Amino acid sequence: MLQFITNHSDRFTIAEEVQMAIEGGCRWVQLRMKDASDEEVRAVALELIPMCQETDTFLIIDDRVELVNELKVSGVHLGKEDMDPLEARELLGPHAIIGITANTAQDIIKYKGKDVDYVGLGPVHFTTTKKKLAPELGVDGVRHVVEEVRKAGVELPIVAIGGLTIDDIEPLMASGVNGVAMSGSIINSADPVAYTSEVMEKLLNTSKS
Ligand code: TZP
Ligand code: MG
Repeated sequence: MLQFITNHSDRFTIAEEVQMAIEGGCRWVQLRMKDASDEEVRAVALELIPMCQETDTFLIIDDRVELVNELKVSGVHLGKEDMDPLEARELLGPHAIIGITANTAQDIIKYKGKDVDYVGLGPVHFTTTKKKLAPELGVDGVRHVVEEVRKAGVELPIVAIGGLTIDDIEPLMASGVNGVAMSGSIINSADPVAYTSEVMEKLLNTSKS
């Protein structure tokens, strides 16, 4: 499972980024435009919606629950300072994908039995894509968090995030995570379509199912 996260690029528009990720086989996109207005995010989302519908690609939006509700996209990703995910569930209904950010095992365990769909756990490595970064976990840190939350009986899917490249996939999947989220390594690669398909291939070869 790969979640592609959009980011500003001097080479591509966001629609081009998403087009390339989809062409490379990714079927889960997070539209993340941290410093943009709702109007700007709405305009880009309206470009992405048909692309995602035509390819059965899940489209989630970072932070903006109202926009998710208005545009009826697949769901929302919520950080610790965003709307409470259970409040978002009330607003968006049972079918929306609701993801949350976690930096520690405790961040995940507190959602045991709660109606959220996945956890983005990180940052694994340093990254310039996100400001106000929590301490880096490293692959070992991720393994420890996964062990602790599984021991606590939490079965939520965990997606590792933060500075990831194709070389992180094998060790991370071996650490027990269910997927990875990537932004910069795809967008800044020489050929984002080819890079995405290599990532998808690697995920397929390392998945346990
Ligand atoms: N949350 C933690 S790290 C990060 C987010 C949104 C950025 C991921 O982007 P990159 O470029 O793959 O490090
Ligand atoms: Mg947020």
